[in-house]
Amino acid sequence: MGINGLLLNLRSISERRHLSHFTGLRAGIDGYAWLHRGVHRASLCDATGPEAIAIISRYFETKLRYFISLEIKALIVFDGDRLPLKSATEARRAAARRAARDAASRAAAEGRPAEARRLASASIDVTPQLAAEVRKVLVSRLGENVKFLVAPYEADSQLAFLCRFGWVDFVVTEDSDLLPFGAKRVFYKMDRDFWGEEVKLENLSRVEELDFDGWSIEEFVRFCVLAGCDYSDSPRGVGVKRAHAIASARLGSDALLAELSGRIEDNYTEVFHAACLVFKFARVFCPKSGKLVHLAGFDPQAPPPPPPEDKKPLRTAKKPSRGPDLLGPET
Ligand code: D5M
Ligand code: MN
Repeated sequence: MGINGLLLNLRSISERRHLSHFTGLRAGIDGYAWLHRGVHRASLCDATGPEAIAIISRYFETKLRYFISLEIKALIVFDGDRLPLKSATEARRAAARRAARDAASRAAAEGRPAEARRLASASIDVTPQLAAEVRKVLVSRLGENVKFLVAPYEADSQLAFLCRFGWVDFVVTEDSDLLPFGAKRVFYKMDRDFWGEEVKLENLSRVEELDFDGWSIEEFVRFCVLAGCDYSDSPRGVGVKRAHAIASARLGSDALLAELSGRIEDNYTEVFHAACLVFKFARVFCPKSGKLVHLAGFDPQAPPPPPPEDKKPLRTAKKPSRGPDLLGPET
């Protein structure tokens, strides 16, 4: 779920905010973050039946009605196809869910029902089917007040794209990946009373815990990848501080990897480059052209998108058709 230890080291630029601080703005919301939270909050043991769908939809609706009351336009973005580079992370998550399910059975058999419930809800796989059901309910309950988009691949890169190029003003998520993807303004850890932490990418140079003054986004991405992310583990013995020290040398990728020789596995060079590439060039859906574009290839000088009222509704990108590659297939 993002970059190891990143948010902990950005406390000095995390500003405590109430959602009302964002009144009148446009929010891009990480749909899976709320799906996971909805499942855990309700301690659901199953997320497939009509009752579970009703509970999770209500969880979304309560929040969204408050967004609407503040005149915040909400666009919920769900994940689409899986990225090949994330398969190890997905496999780890699936193993953790299986372990939670086994532990839940043991806790139930040993007479610890509360623990069994908690573990059972941790074992739930949040699926695209659940996202689609929740979306259906929300459309019927909230109509045009809330918009939806299924990203071609990860919601993270899609949300960062929308935020970088002006379709949304801020992103609501729990995922620190949004920052190396370049999202300008992120609202983290929003609680049930709508308080959370705002992090602005432009404040990176003012971080006190680690010195990012004068860093380019590429250097920041290298640091994030070295610290360990969903696409690649950090090299052995490299934590956030060490990753920062290495990236601080401000070397290019090759020299930086040469510095690490002896400490890294044979395939780390390849994995490191691949992870940096995804952060820079992820495939995202452009609402203006209706096509897949690369995050970095998009032209920010192009005329700004029309105001939200005039915009065609955002829609799901066409299904990719060609074989897989690093960034996922192109349409
Ligand atoms: O995670 C996508 C979103 O879903 C992100 O906001 C975190 C959240 N998420 C993912 N897995 C979990 C679990 N197991 N518990 C709680 N929340 C979760 P991404 O890392 O982009 O795949
Ligand atoms: Mn992520």
